[in-house]
Amino acid sequence: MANLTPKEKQSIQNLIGEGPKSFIKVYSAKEDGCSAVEFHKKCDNIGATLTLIYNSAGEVYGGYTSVSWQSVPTKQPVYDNTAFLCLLRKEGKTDAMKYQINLPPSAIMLDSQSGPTFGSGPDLQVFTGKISPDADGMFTLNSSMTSISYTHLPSSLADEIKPDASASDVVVYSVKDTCQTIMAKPWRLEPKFEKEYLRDLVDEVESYWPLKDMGVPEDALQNVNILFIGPIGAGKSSFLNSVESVFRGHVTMSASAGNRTKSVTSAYRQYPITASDNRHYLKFQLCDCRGLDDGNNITKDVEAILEGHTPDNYTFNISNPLTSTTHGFRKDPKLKDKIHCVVYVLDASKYSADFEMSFVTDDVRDQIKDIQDIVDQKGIPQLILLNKVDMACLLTKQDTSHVYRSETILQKCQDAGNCLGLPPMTVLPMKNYFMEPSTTDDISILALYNIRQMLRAADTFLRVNHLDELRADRYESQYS
Ligand SMILES: Nc1nc2c(ncn2[C@@H]2O[C@H](COP(=O)(O)OP(=O)(O)OP(=O)(O)O)[C@@H](O)[C@H]2O)c(=O)[nH]1
Ligand SMILES: [Mg+2]
Repeated sequence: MANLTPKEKQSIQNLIGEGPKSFIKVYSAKEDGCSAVEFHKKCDNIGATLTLIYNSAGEVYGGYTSVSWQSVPTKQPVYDNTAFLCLLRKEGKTDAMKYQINLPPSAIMLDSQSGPTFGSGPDLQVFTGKISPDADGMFTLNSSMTSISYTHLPSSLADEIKPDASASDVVVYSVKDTCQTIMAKPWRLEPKFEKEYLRDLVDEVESYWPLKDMGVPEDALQNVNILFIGPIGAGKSSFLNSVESVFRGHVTMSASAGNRTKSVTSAYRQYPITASDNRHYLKFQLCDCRGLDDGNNITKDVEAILEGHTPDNYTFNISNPLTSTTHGFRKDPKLKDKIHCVVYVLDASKYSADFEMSFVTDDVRDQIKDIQDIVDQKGIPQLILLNKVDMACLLTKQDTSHVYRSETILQKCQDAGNCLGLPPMTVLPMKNYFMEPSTTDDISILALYNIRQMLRAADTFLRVNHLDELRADRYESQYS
């Protein structure tokens, strides 16, 4: 069927990169006629396009170029360093294959006599002249595929395609960036993205202690604990590293981060953070958790973490959650061992209303719902950290300080709130350090702006539930 699934559209969008795209069908050989003339009529001078061939072997393949097609009487190569060939669908393959451009000066070939033509081989010339459909409506294309301009080691696109398969359709999609504009006014009170503001934030966070402004003494509670929960790869550990990096002045990797199919974080870790002068610990701990994934329910373990029973470094065991007999189980947890704020971490690039993609799978969402029920019962405040805003919005990727002025990010925050049934104001957009060799003011400001919200939420919880016991007159040291 000549239709892309939402997942395939998402794959293509990821292959192209640079933020969300729309794909509008502008030409179909089946509907418009399989001829160079019809192709050029519909596809010339419209900017970036994706050409896909759907064949009788069930394969879907083609090419992307950011340059407009044109009808020129003699063949003319055109430069495009963003072009690529791709194999989207093939029996036995689940991931889209990308064949990068090797020789950008001959990325596409303009020729009024030919349909879409990529590379000087030509690496993929879909058809020339006019092809009539057979009795079944299939096209026997006179394609040429000789790999020169696009990657062909260890194998080329031509190697993957069944050569004698006829085509049910050749479709060209116009590819556009989905409307991204910078709003004149921010959609939420934004931090000042300036050095002085970063200094103020660092001071504020470094001099924080729980319920400081409610007359609670500095040593009443050693620290508040913020727990990060979310699907695998959402960037939980990366956020911890980003916050730590601000105080170290260079990008650190205290918490292991990366991209795997199973959770990179396998143990429960409580990360204390040392102040920038290295002289004292800050009064909060960031608690990192195993990523949630289908079929691996850790709700019982999360409950134990919330209640403060779980020791630092506890390794999750899916079939055998923590119990009172587990080594290290804290039988009599104090307030400093419990969780005071829960932050669900989501990946902004995972969601797309157009592509029917959600932030989380149904199973992970059910797991989060169960966790939310427990968190609700305990009255612990809940926030959402919406990571990877750079992958969701090109403008924010170019300049992190645009985050609170991007309509796309505003929409994503609303969608993230809806996804977990929390108000949009609880959603904190974030871009982590992941490629940057050194810290930058914008990312550091965003990290601390978000931490401040988490500390405020933790303070609200303590004020409502523990103010009396923490106040000086009724104070019993929480230090163990
Ligand atoms: N573009 C981009 N990538 C990010 C961002 N944050 C994290 N990443 C990348 O996302 C991947 C996963 O990040 P992790 O921090 O390991 O995610 P996690 O939630 O801890 O994953 P598990 O421990 O496996 O559950 C890594 O390759 C990071 O570099 C971000 O803000 N932007
Ligand atoms: Mg992790």
